[in-house]
Amino acid sequence: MAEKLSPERRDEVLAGLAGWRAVENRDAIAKSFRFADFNAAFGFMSRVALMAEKMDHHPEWFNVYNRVEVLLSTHDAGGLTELDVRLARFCDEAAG
Ligand code: HBI
Repeated sequence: MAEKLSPERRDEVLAGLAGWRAVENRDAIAKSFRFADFNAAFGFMSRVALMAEKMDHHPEWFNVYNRVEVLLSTHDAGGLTELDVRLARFCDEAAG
C-alpha cells in the first residue's frame, strides 16, 4: 500500500504543483479547473477517469458546466501519497 507523504515531501509537492492547494481539516489536495464549456470539461473528466481506472486511484470531484473541482487523497492510507501526486500531474496534463 502507498505510504503517506512525510511533512517535508508534502510541502515540496505542494510547492511544485501549480494551482493545487492543501485542503483544510483533511490530508488532501484540491484544484479547480475551468474549461471553455461543458464538452471540454467532460472530455477532461473522461481522460482522468480512464487513468484513474488504470491506477486504481480515483478522484473526488464535482462538475458544473465548465468547472471541475478535483480533490485527491488516498483513502486507504488516510492521507496524501505519491499516488495523489501522480494523478494531480496527470490532471494538469489532461487539462492541456
Ligand atoms: N482512490 N483516491 C483513492 N484512494 C484510495 O484509497 C483508493 C481509490 N480507489 C480505489 C482504491 N483505493 C482501492 O484500493 C480499494 O479501496 C477498493
